[in-house]
Amino acid sequence: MSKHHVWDYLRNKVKEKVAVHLTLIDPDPLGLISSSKDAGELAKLAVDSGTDGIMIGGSTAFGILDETVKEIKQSVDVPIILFPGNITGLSKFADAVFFMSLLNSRNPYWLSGAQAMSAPILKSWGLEAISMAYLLIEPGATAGFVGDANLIPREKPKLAAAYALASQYLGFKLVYLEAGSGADAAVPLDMIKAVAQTIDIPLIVGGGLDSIDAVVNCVKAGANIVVQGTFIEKTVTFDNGKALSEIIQAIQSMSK
Ligand code: 1GP
Repeated sequence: MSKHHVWDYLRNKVKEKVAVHLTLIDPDPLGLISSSKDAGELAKLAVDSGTDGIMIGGSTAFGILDETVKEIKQSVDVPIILFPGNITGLSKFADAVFFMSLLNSRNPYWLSGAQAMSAPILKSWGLEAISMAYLLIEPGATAGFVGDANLIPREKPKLAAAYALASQYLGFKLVYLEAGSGADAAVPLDMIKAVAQTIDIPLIVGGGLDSIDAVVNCVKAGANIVVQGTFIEKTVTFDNGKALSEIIQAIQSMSK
């Protein structure tokens, strides 16, 4: 993908489609994706199943990032967007980075400190930065712990909507409601609905989306972009992408 076009790509996909599907690959040296070759194969299967883009990142990803990005780039022809858990989550070989601020963190490092430390290097690389407000919802999983988040309670949809609207007014291009990777409970549907009804910028939802119903209901509630990581890591190499294809087809057969 040519430089500085990933935001246009995403924005157009959000307009055209019922919902955009992104695959998160977490190159965690201790996790399921422990080699860059595994990551390349996984990305290819996900793209063949219809995913619209690959996100790379995680709370503990570091060390094998450049290699992983290069391997994925050779394997697929969709945008590769970094989803950094820290300044270690950057690579000049990606197409863009979700330049995130964890708005409900108690620690200023995650609000603006890490961003300040990484902005100059992004500029020197010419990497497209797509600003995104990142909101952690209970249970929050590893990201909640690492990001020192004041987690938004599950039964407080209005709080999430208030944070999301503040994100829009602060000028962020996207809002991400995150329950945490591998969370045993995804973002509540009434919370997604409250946020979608409140903001005009695209809404991303992820964390714990582990079934066709979970994804479809999340889109019905108003998510513009859905992210799946753990489900894809656990299924695509075993079923050749069958379950993921079914999910993506189910989204696309919904009416907009
Ligand atoms: C995590 O929202 C993403 O940052 C994806 O979560 O791994 O639970 O799909 P899962």
